[in-house]
Amino acid sequence: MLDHEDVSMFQLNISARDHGFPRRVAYTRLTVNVVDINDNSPRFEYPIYNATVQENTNFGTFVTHIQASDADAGINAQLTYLIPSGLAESNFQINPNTGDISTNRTLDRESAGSWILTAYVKDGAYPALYDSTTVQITVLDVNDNAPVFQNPHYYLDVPENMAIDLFHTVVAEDPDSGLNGTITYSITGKCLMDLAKSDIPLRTVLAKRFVMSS
Ligand SMILES: [Ca+2]
Ligand SMILES: [Ca+2]
Ligand SMILES: [Ca+2]
Ligand SMILES: [Ca+2]
Repeated sequence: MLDHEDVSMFQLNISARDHGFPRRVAYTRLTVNVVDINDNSPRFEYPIYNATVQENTNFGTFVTHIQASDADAGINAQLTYLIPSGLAESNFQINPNTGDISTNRTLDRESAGSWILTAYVKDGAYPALYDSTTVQITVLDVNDNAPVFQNPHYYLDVPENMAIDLFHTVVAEDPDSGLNGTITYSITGKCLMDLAKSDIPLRTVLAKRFVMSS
């Protein structure tokens, strides 16, 4: 069976000979083009792509590149990439010609730390053949949040002669991740204690501080 993907063209030399004397001969050449039909789907290189992108970057920031190939020829191998609108809340867009995926808006890691998209590629035939792939995108953290105390000011009444013990705990929260969200507490002001030289937990220090200054 002829297969364009195997041999796209071949030539036959044909001769015609009479039976007289002397024999006379004519030659011709037949060129056969095996016309492509769309019998191959596009194929992505990988079933899953993993990518990272930083939060807070501008619209249009490059995320990753996906690529497919198609064994056919001409329009039967002319590829168009697409991400259906509405997927991943339309946070990402794809260049239909290059397969470059970029952001469609500014991302916030604290709202969504990762996204999973299904991207498609189709060839140019009618009807087109398709393939799909999964793109997993991790949003990298930027330290865009300061720690926040539950209250801007705490008031505390403590009886005198109180034993050294926990009497109050203040808590701050930071929605960032890793070191960006790791909180170290210290006491500043006129009753400053050198916490760097101490491995005493803050809440004990608070207690001691109160006893020392009372
Ligand atoms: Ca094709
Ligand atoms: Ca073909
Ligand atoms: Ca952040
Ligand atoms: Ca932070």
